[in-house]
Amino acid sequence: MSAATETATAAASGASATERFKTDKLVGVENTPKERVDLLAREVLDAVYATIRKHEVTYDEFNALKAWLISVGQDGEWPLFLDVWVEHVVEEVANADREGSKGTIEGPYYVPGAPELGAEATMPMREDEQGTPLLFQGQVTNVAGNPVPNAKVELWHADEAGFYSQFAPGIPEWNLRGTIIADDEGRYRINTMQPAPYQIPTDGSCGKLISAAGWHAWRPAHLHLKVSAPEHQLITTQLYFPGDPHNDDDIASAVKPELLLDIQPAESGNGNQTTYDFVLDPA
Ligand code: MBD
Ligand code: FE
Repeated sequence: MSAATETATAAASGASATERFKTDKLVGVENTPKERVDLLAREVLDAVYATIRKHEVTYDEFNALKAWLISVGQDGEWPLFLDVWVEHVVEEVANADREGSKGTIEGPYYVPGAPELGAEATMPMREDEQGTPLLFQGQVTNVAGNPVPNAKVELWHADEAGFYSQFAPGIPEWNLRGTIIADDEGRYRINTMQPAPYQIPTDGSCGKLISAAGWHAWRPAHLHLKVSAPEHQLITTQLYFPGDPHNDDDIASAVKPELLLDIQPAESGNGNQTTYDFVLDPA
């Protein structure tokens, strides 16, 4: 099968996400204080015991759980599972004290080191990239309202078919991934292609849980961003499109009202445009 006709599979995208995690974020449990491991493991297990007693969980259900947990690992879908169903609360706790722009979850598909682009730029994309052109512009300031010169705006998102480069076959390596360096007033103007609503892979273990529970697999269309500058706290966030049917029932629970874009027809006549400003907290 050629790369272009190869189909995306949960196991392949899971394997890529697992490798990515091991490369960028691996923190050994041996580096977590014993008191915290003891406390957290005990309380999570207590919650499991309480659930088993309350609902009189059977051996068949226990074995179905075991089989499913084994398959999550085999499919490489632990990053996907944890980012979809757990990360939103970790993010809420981590960023509770911020005054600046709202963050939300990173998800499993960030790759550091995307090509550097100027303050006015077009995202890396295929010549025949499908979708609605989107001009995304704005300014980075600090909490006092002053511009943050040369802030770094990392943007990554899915294509119109809902696939991310490096996690689905047949897409150029850095497609729809860029590192924009804002100008000396913190401003940026980026041309990209609007992403589509996104369904998490349904043919793997996470998909199995979703169908077994009668849930749906959708995330609303979204842009992922990391905005950073020296002496400021990095913000990881996502932005959403008004009217998306899944803004109210995102499977990853990552939508916040502050993260909805104001989408307008582009002044150029070609597609849409939107302005979104970021406010960074001091480090
Ligand atoms: C995504 O694109 C995503 O953003 C999250 C959080 C989980 C799965 C896929
Ligand atoms: Fe995403």
